[in-house]
Amino acid sequence: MFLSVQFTILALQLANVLAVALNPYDSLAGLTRDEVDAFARTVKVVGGQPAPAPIADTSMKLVNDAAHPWMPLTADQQRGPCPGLNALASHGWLPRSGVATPGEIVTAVQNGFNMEYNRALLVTYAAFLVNGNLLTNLMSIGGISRLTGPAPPAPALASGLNTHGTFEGDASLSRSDAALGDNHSFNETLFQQIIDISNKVGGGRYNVSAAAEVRFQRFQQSVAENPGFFFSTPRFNTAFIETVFPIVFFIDGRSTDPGLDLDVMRDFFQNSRMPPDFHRRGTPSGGSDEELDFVMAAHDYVPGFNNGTVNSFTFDPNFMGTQTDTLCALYEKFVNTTMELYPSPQGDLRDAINTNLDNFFIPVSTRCTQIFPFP
Ligand code: HEM
Ligand SMILES: *[C@@H]1O[C@H](CO)[C@@H](O)[C@H](O)[C@H]1NC(C)=O
Ligand SMILES: *[C@@H]1O[C@H](CO)[C@@H](O)[C@H](O)[C@H]1NC(C)=O
Ligand SMILES: *[C@@H]1O[C@H](CO)[C@@H](O)[C@H](O)[C@H]1NC(C)=O
Ligand SMILES: *[C@@H]1O[C@H](CO)[C@@H](O)[C@H](O)[C@H]1NC(C)=O
Ligand SMILES: CC(=O)N[C@H]1CO[C@H](CO)[C@@H](O)[C@@H]1O
Repeated sequence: MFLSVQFTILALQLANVLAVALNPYDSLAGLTRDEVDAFARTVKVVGGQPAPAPIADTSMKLVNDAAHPWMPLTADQQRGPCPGLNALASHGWLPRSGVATPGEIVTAVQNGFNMEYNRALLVTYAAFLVNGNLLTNLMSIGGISRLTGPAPPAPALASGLNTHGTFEGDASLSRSDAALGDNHSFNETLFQQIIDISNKVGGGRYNVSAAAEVRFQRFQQSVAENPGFFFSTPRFNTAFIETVFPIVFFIDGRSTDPGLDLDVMRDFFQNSRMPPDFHRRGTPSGGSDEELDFVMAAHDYVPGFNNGTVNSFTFDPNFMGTQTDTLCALYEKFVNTTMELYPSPQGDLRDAINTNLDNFFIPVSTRCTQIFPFP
């Protein structure tokens, strides 16, 4: 007994030394053979993998079940700016560490929330290309993590979804702009705004009327407070759909109520927790066009940014890039960012990028022309 406790403490201390030594930006040079071997056993260079097939059963079902209980975070686990992925990790639909492969994310958002397959591919591979580790095929849903393994050389990021400016952006519902505060943790002040608006226009629930007003208020705040506020492609696209995700995915599949209970919403947003007995929706959805249209039409919006001073919001004439379709512009933007992060990739890295670019193209293939930056 005594011996085994001693041994555990020693093992923990060793694990700690290893954790400190292996920041993903460090090279492995200088480590002992044992340390390098230990690290290599935990993260492998696997490169790009084919996208998983769609799930077969898309019926309504219990997802906060005995096999997926909520568990509190332990010290080495992390969560990030996305309440959906956070909840999936805290219920074990994704690895509880918060580090996952893109394939695991695609499958988990379908299993846990019945997100439609093509939407799952689009969002996941967009994020993975710019925030994931393309060599080890792992991404943190939060901040930089040694669990994703040694990163490709800069300017590649591989630093997880908390990374500002590539996917994560300004004017989020419940998270601060990166320039103004913590860009990925739940913010009580901002959540109180959601409550106030939902009480005023949603009858005490977060319905599309509330979503529309919260979206507008957060937009106005960023214009007035954030000199570098950026609200063009891709943020112009993601910022709207994220406001309807809670209505589409966090309302129990058995409910016919068009608004989300605010305590349930808080538990998802603050604690990464599904309500007891939570059932996913009964039909796959990408984020409901009707509700999205309502939010976008409720106020006048143009894609644009502040020019370095507050209240200088100006239209971005380049928001469509070389495209004429907004979805294809979004696609082009993420391909462009990938090119900026990987100016001249070679070998395994180049293959991995190309495989993931192919996966990213699948959901837009009926509308857009594929771009091949690394032929
Ligand atoms: C398919 C893979 C997904 C990825 C890679 C992803 C990633 C992200 C990221 C990076 C953000 C931060 C954007 C920002 O506000 O700056 C975000 C926000 C958000 N995501 Fe996800 N997400 C995914 C799926 C989902 C799902 C399935 C749900 C709902 C069940 C969801 C709900 C939300 C919501 C509500 C926000 C807005 C949070 C806020 O503004 O405070 N996401 N997501
Ligand atoms: C939370 O949001 C408020 C309002 O924007 C801001 O003043 C505050 O600094 C934020 N807190 C953190 C920790 O970012
Ligand atoms: C949201 O809820 C409020 C209060 O019940 C209601 O007046 C409003 O019409 C709802 N919004 C929509 C678009 O249905
Ligand atoms: C930014 O916009 C403001 C107001 O539109 C303008 O007064 C200012 O000169 C602009 N600054 C720069 C750096 O372009
Ligand atoms: C992508 O990059 C190309 C070439 O630099 C540029 O012309 C285009 O406007 C960019 N597209 C977007 C959406 O930013
Ligand atoms: C790039 C950026 O601004 N990211 C920030 C997100 O918030 C965390 C926590 O405050 C900062 O450490 C990051 O620098």
